[in-house]
Amino acid sequence: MRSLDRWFEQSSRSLAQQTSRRSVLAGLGRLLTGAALLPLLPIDRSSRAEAAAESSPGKAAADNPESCEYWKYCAIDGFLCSCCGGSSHSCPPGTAPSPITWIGTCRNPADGRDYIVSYNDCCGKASCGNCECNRNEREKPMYRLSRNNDVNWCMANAESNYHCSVSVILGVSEQ
Ligand code: ABN
Repeated sequence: MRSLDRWFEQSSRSLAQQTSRRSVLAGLGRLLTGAALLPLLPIDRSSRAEAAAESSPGKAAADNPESCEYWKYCAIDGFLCSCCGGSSHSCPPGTAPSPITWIGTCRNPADGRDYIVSYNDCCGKASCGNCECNRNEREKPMYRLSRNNDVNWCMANAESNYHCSVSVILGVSEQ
């Protein structure tokens, strides 16, 4: 027990000899300043921003080609080719785009401009059946039965089976 006491005494004395009161206070000051500045350091919050985008479904859907709310689909009627092995603007392998189409004008929320969009059907395979989407934004009253988007545009193709629909930007609308 004595030797333990002696060891503690010696180490306390040597510590006291090596450190001044001023250096202890300076170290304490540095510690407190560091703790106060820690919340001000730059922190990568991008993962939090992504989570916020996902939790605001309206915004995320307007950017997602597999969602019916995607901005280019404002006048589409059919199965989205982006859910059928193609993309928002290209037909899946084994199908061919219809030469006759339905045309719409959609506003891109990213730049606030109106784009002229062609909705081509992809033909030559049985109906895809995924991601059915029917939007008719700013549609004018129908004056002829054939004048709406609920038409199989594959009718002019050699293989008239309807598979899915794409949306192809033709140009930007000038005001
Ligand atoms: N334009 C898509 C489509 C195809 C078949 C029937 C109705 C609509």
